[in-house]
Amino acid sequence: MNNSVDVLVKSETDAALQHIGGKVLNNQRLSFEDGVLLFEKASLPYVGSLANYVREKLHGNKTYFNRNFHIEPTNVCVFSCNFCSYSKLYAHRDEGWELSKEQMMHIIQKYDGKPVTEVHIVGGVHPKMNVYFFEDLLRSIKAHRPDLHIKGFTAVELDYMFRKAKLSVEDGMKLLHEAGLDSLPGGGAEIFHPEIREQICADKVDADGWLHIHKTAHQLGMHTNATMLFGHIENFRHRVDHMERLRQLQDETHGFNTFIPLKFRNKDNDMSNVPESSLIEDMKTYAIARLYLDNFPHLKAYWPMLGRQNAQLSLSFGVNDLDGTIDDTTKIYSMAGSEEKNPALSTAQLVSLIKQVKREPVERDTLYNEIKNYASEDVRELEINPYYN
Ligand code: V47
Ligand code: SF4
Repeated sequence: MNNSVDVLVKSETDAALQHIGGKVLNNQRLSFEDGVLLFEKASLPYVGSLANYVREKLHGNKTYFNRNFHIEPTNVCVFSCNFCSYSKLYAHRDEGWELSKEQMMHIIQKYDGKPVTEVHIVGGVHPKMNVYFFEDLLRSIKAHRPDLHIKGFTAVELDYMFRKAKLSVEDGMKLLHEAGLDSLPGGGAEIFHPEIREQICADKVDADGWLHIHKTAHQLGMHTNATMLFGHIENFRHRVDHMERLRQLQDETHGFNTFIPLKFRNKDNDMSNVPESSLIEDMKTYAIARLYLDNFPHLKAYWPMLGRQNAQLSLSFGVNDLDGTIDDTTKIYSMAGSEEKNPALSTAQLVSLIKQVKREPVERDTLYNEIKNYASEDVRELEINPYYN
């Protein structure tokens, strides 16, 4: 047992919070009401210290990242989520972009000979880009570069393309998995509770549909991630409800790798009147997620959304993963007002960010197999070596 956190729990004056702290130290699961109480009453140092205790018990000082790049096939979307600053309705598609298979293969080929391990494919829901178009794309990527892990398509995109092709979720997932889809990103989850979902993204797949797609992927042996869009019109009970639904599915399948809380950004969308959450609120949300999701191995801060410095800070509040080099014009975030206008970090820069806060940078693949531990590498040498830039 870590002495300082033990002392912290014993000196907590609120009996209910002390009881929750005791549960964390004794490896006992938190209840729904425990989660809500932490949001309502706990101080940031209290949840932060507990989350850091759990983080270090699971991963020590290790902080994972990977070398990845993004492809966004289109920003045309049949849906109209109020928080989205990125999509163009199909009726205005001439103002958006749609990439052909050849254009996407050109992006893939740009990375020939470079040590990237993952491509993340995510975008709007275009009515003409159907499941067979993406099947063909996946096959072409795998034929060109079999070792590249393809993490692609949110449950929202998949739900639409399967329904349109009149395929069951099971048949649709099998088709894409056999074509080369290795894992699913966590997007589209937003807030599951219908009270909120109906106000922010009424027309896309609901909670049960989202969870069914991830469960089906898990049953095929694929791993997936899960996100939560927080800090807008939801309350604490909605956040805990969201995590509870994920925790229950994870108990059944153990297919989730990573939970990714995404801070709502309010620039240029239909929710611009909603203020953004404070940094304290953000760090508390990471910390409570680490405590509540006791069956999720990893907690990720997506640095383009949070900003580099806040991502560094999150490493003391339960986070053990910073996504990756990303190398993208990740418009989905820059358009919503995120800190990072053109997100890309070199490996040397990521290693340096992690080392600055005295953590141990570890390059991983998508499935968290360790590729390289940079703890004893000299950052200045990495900076001048083109392999790490
Ligand atoms: O579901 C859209 C979010 C998500 C805004 O699995 C916004 O490794 C904040 O899920 N403010 C898509 N967030 C991206 C995503 C993701 C990203 C990185 C890694 C992984 C992974 C998954 O982007 C959407 C939505 O929740 N989003 N608009 C906004 N204004
Ligand atoms: Fe479309 Fe996704 Fe934007 Fe919703 S969040 S409008 S589904 S691109």
